[in-house]
Amino acid sequence: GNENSGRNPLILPEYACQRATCLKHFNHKFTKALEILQKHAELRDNERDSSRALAFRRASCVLKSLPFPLTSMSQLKNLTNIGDHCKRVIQEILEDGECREVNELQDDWFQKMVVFTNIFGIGSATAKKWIEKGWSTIKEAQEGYISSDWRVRWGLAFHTDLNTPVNLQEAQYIQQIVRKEAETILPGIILQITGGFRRGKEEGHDVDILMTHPEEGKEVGLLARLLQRLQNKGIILCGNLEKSTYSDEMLTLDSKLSAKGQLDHFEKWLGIIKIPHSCSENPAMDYSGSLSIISSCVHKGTGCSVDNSTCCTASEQPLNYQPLNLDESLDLESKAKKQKLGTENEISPMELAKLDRNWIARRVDLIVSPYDQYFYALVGWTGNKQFNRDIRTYAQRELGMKLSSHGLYDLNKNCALPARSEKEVFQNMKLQYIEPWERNC
Ligand code: DCP
Ligand code: MG
Repeated sequence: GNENSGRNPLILPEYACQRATCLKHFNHKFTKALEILQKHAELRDNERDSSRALAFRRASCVLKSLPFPLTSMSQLKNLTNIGDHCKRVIQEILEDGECREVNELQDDWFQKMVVFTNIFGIGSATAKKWIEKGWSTIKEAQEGYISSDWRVRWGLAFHTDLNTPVNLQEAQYIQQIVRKEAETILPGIILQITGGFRRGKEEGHDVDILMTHPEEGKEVGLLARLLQRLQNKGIILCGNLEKSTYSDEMLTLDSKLSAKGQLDHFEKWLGIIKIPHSCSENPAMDYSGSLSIISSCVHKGTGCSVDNSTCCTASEQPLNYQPLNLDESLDLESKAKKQKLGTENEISPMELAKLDRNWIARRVDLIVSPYDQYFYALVGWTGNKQFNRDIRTYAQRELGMKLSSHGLYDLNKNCALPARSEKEVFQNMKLQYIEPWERNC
């Protein structure tokens, strides 16, 4: 029977940041359909569609926080954020078990758009052009597309690797490598996996790692040195180091951010690294041993060294790491070998991908935050994206405050509100604490 039919319809708080939204919930049947509608609207990608996409997502998010499976339309009575279009979809699924509109949306065009936009560096505009050319497979794009964007070159070449989800063991393995190197450079560093893994997901498309140091200013210069060390170990395939563009005025205005689709102004590195195939099968494996397995391909001349000309376009910040004479433990011999091999054995990303290899390419984001912004950065980089949208809207509309990954600014009192923990971020916004795994909106 229907346990809820006799009860009053549920009342949920309006904003997702006021309620728990977990990965497991009772209404996947409906949320999957709504998220296909959302995805389709996003891929069509014009102004009207993007607000429709958000409406589908908001509705889906409400259904995810329902503490029971939806069995009748009357249960939606007091719920906000579910518009007429969404109601039609839900009703059809309740009656027929599926929704015709959603089924019809998943046509050839949609499938191709999903495949193409899953390539690192490819957005819906390029994907549309490829479809107009008559392309429908990754292979056609790999053979026919010449890009000046390093992300696209590597994204196309390593599409199979990067489209294989990163699992939790691999994420922890990557965190371990980064932590060991970062701690050597900067003892006392704080390092945290954020993104989907922090929200309890078991798989993801990348590994997001946020770093800081409790002594203000100590974190400056860390990232370049860390990358140099990872590069010396032969595990970096490509990437781009972005300098921090933060200034205090950004606490109050962040129109520039949203215009560029940027998330924040932190110093960060977005790139691709290689990890041994075996690390997810055997998480207990000593990674210093496996590093010699993967870096041995440098010595075999597979050209996995980071190279400015193959990894970055002129318009992007080149991989211009500081020379590491500060670093006593720098392995000069391997550096010399690599420099030699770099010129003699340069091969393209595509050739590199086709080699018989014992490693897999993985997308990694490394972000560095000053300590006084860290807990806001942690909330922002934990996400998810929809949770961020919602908590920022809540701050603006309900409190007259500006929330970003850099901080919280009270626009009425004209002051910033510091936070020394994630709980304080929520307290500052008069919100009950929502655990990371409850932010899966
Ligand atoms: N983020 C955001 N807005 C963006 C990009 C990112 O708010 N445009 C935040 C929220 C995300 C977090 O950063 O949760 C990490 O970004 P990812 O794209 O890696 O997203 P996830 O880690 O959530 O997903 P996945 O598991 O696919 O990596
Ligand atoms: Mg992620």
